[in-house]
Amino acid sequence: MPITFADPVVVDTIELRTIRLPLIEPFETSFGRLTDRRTLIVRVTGDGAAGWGEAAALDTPLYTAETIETERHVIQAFLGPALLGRRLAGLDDVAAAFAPVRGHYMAKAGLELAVADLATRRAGHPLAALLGGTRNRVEVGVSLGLQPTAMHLVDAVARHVDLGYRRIKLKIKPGRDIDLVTAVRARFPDTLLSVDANAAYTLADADHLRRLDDFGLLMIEQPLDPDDLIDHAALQRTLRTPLCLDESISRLRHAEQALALGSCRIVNMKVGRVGGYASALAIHALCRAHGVQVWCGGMLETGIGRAHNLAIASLPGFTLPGDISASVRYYQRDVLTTPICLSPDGTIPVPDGPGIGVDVDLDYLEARTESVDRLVREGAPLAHA
Ligand code: NPG
Repeated sequence: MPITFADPVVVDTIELRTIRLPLIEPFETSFGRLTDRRTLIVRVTGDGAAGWGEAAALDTPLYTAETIETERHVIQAFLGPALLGRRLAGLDDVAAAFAPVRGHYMAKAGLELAVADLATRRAGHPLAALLGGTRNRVEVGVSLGLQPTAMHLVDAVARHVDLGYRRIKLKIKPGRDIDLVTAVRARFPDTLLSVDANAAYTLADADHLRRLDDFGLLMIEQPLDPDDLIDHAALQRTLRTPLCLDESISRLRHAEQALALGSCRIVNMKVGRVGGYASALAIHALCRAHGVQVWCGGMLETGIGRAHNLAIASLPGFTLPGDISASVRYYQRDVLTTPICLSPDGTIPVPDGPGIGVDVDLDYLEARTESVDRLVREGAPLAHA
């Protein structure tokens, strides 16, 4: 169903802010180790209102092909000019403005999220309601990076189970998989547990991956290359444990093909990875129609991206706990005036204020800013820059 704004909006200005937040502890996956999170915060203004988005790419093209620099380039050279001054009656108009540009999903999403926030703040209602959200709090899990030893990992799991997280996701890679899962399962026989390989294996590892069937895992996330839908289908046929796809699904077509091939039984949804809400809603509808479970992934977003994740995760097809942890999981201080907090029952409330329902701490944002780029619509009133 197309999502229409209460009133059409026209974007006059786009601000792209590259910020850097130090992580409380390094986050290591099969593709690398992060000690700081640099990210691109997007702010749009128009019709007397402002909206915030986050373009989620990393510094490096190691998760998907995009980087912060490609996002900045594509927004400045192509997406920004296509958006500025255009009458936007709903999410599909944003998608239509971006359609000629191939790929660059996170760049598109960064802008689309900001427009959606602007339109709903202006209308005075929550973004989650516009998207069709049906719950006011969402169940959440936590993703734990690779640790120096299995004992460190077991300790980290214990800490996060105690905090109330309802699902624990372990990062794995070849050589650091069965031993980690064995150690964690021995101590936590009943905890909802999943593993995420970030595409570190090939189909030649199928026999090895089959050993994971012994641990009652909720899912194995993205074991193979993002382009290998056929190999994922072959692997899924030999496993009892459901496969979940993340990096492989950047748009509806990928999801349709993955479901047709049997490449996965669960889909990780990241609004950034799929190019924004319009695409996310289409994939969500497809999965619901096929009885495929969806959950909200995360990319160590700041509170701005996290608030957007809470909005999408409030939709009915999101039936498994998301990777939407509290701000303090990663950041000593978030860019919000009030950080995102975990309730002891392992849920996070969906903000119910206008738009994404959170307020940005402008002074702290400024303090963490490395660079700012501005795009202005020709003939735009200077009033609300
Ligand atoms: O809690 O936000 C979070 C992180 C969850 O593990 C997580 N994200 O592969 O899904 C992933 C991973 C990731 C992190 C991906 C950063 C890309 C960038």
